[in-house]
Amino acid sequence: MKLRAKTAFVAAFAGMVLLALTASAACSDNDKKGASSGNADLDAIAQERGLTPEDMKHALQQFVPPGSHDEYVMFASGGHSGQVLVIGMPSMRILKVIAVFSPEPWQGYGYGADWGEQTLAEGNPTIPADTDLTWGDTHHPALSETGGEYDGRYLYINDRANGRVGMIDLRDFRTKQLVAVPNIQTSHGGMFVTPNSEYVHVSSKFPEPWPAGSYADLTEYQQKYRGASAWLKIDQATGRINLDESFEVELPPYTQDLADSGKKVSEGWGFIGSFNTEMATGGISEGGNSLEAGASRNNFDYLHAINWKKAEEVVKAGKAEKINGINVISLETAAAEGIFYLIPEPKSPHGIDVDPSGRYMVVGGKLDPHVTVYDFNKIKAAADAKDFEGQDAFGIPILKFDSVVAGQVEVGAGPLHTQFDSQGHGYTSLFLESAVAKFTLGDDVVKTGEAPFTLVDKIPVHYNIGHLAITEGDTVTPDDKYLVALNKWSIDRFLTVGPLHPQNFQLIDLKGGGTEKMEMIADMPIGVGEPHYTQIIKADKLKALDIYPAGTDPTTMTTSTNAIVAGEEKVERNGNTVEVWMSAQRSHFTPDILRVKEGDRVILHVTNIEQTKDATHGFAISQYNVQASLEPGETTNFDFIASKAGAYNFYCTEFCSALHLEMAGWLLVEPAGSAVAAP
Ligand code: K7E
Ligand code: CUA
Repeated sequence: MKLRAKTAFVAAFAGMVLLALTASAACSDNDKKGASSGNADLDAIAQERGLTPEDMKHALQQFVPPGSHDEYVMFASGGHSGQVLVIGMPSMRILKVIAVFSPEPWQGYGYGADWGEQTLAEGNPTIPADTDLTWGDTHHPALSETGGEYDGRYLYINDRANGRVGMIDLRDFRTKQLVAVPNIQTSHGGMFVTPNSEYVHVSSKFPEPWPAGSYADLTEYQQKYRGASAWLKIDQATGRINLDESFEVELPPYTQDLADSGKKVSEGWGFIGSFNTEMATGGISEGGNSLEAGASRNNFDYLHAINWKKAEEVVKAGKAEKINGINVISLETAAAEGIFYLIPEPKSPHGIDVDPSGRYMVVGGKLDPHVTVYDFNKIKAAADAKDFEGQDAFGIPILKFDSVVAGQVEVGAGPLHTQFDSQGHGYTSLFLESAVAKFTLGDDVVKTGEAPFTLVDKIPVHYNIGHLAITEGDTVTPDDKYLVALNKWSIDRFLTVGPLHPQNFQLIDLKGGGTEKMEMIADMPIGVGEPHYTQIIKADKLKALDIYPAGTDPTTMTTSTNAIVAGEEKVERNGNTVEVWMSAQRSHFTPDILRVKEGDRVILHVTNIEQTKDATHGFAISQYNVQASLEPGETTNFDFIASKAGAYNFYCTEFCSALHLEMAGWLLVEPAGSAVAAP
């Protein structure tokens, strides 16, 4: 009965929707006939599927017609999958999964081709040096910026599990560099890129015995353990990180948490939250307190403010010391040079986010229902006037809480992270309450006339929200269009697929960031890793290639010295090494028979000689860990030992043509000592 009432309402609403859709177009009589039958169709669909007018409206808000493109692209971390998810918005369709810290066969990342093998190997830690890491916990993505705006060139992401950073080139959406950041065992703070991509920042999560690689018992925690704030220099032409020109600031053994970049008035500064300024080390198993109890005793932890422009000068002046291959500014020097200040933040906070004006910093209370808003102008004035309440055990000056706070807002239970619109609002995720709270910042940035530091709206999310992201959210000019809630739990939102549930991204319409209420539009299950944070860029800022120029080596993005054109294929033997220059095109490899001897080293250069969009081939050898995608114009190099005698089929792994199944050949590995000559 309820359904029937609903359906009548739906019918009326469907008519309205259709009217709205057709009103803007100057339609002919034929169109009008179409419209009236379409109206009936819509009613029928809504009735059959039990959709409410609200559902239909949301469907229209999210819908991107087949063949049309999304307005935004979201780069989301894939958590412990070690990958990055590329998602179109508002459709919330996954466009790509980028391999970063884990081998991934489709893209040929870590399966015999030099691009992935070398990139992964480069990311192996130097201390201890004997681990081939095959996983990572992609955490906080950071897009490159120019003038405080995302510029669509590069994407950086840190590995929470290991102190590593990956660089993705947005010309081809492939990972080009992994850096094992010295003196950082586990990372968290950042990633953020400075407003003109001078540096990408990451800081340590848990401190480790210094210098990294040494051992110290937990009883020496305060004396021997340290963290680091790393400012990694970006080469503008390639996006790569240059460790020689990078530096670190030594940090006290607090647990450094999230970090964000200063911008505009605060440009040149970086801010890192912390907890466990108690320097508790756990020990529940040794008759002591748990870490969670030990780390929650003090009423305040410390927000760290670091002046990186000044730090850069100090390094240039030779006042840093090389530790494990990177310039490090000691705590002593940082304090003496006025590079590093501590700011009290109510205990065990989470999240530190700088608003688009660069003036306000918002810290989430986590266990406390407030967000604390700091004013950078006050921080700067207090630091300049040396208005300190004292210093910590490491000599770092502590600013007075009351001198630097602009306001506090009671937003609800479990405030974590904050994003901003361009109207002077902050949007904070409430983990415990499963909601997003919207509040106003200081009256110099509030453009809606609402009172400053006031809670103005709240919307429930499903469930246990961690981060949240606004379209162009970390720039100096956010687009007030959509907000995505990154929910850790989905509980009952999707079909049950076993006890490991998907996580849930929810799309929220910000209604232009004005005084209108936020509106929940859609759910998106994420069945990969634990997506952690995301940045959302206007799609037209991305200038990705759709094919490679002929013979491109994706590692260098220049013409490969091993690229060939049709007719230049050849095989050369040099002692026990067989080198092959092979072409791939629909629907054959040339050469298609490779004769080698057991134990030979095989170096294979395969050029996809096609210049047609999407004419991708794959190259895989059965029973060998050899597989890679060969995009149009790409030259890929494989290097492996033909260790097992036998006749092995190699084949194209992409369904490239009607004769794709015929796109195959033989790797004949003659038994060692056999008399047959090869090649
Ligand atoms: Cu980005 Cu969870 Cu690592 Cu907050 S931290 S949720
Ligand atoms: Cu080439 Cu299938």
